[in-house]
Amino acid sequence: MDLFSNITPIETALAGVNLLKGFALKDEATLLADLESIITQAPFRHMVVPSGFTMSVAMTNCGELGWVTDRQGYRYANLDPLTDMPWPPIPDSFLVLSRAAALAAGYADFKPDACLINRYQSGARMGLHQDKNERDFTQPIVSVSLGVPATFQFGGLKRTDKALNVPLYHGDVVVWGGEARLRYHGVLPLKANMHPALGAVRINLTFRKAG
Ligand code: MD6
Ligand code: FE
Repeated sequence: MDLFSNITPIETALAGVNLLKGFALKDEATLLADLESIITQAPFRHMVVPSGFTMSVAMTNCGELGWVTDRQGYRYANLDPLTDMPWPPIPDSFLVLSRAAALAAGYADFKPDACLINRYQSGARMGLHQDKNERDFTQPIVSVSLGVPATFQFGGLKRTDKALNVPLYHGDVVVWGGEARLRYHGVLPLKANMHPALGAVRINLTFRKAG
């Protein structure tokens, strides 16, 4: 079996970025049921960035560590600041999917301890940023898109480098690593749209080895 057969040519355009079209589709029902259970324990909330602005994307986490921001800065935290409870554990369905995606992209032993869950409503966006709050940049990031399609921007290693726009659809999984790990990236404002299973929103799951 060719493990790489569903990795599209974007791999050649951006070294270290592997786009696995539709990789999460077969798990849709379980992923959504498990997501439901997470957000009853750790609800979506709009966090504040250090400059004082409130993010348009609503977030929560599961896993040992959760990514948070407030006036003090960006960091990983063991407890949900909203409830002072540990984040819900990463469900098996999430773990198995993220590890299979990492493996398909050539990372044989991905062990995520953090899963950031982003919810985009119409108009929500994420400005160009680098992911650099993690300890070990040799570990990839696995990103799962669900619901309404969005335009993802892959930039360079400087904020001003020209970004490549890539549409991400329900079920697409992106594995980032190696040379791509510190690329700037973002998400353009979500267009008003409807997905049969999720309604008007896009959900993104980002798995990382943070600690
Ligand atoms: C999102 N994702 O797709 C935001 N970061 O909603 C990210 O910021 C991201 O998808 C690093 C690697 C993959 C990602
Ligand atoms: Fe990011």
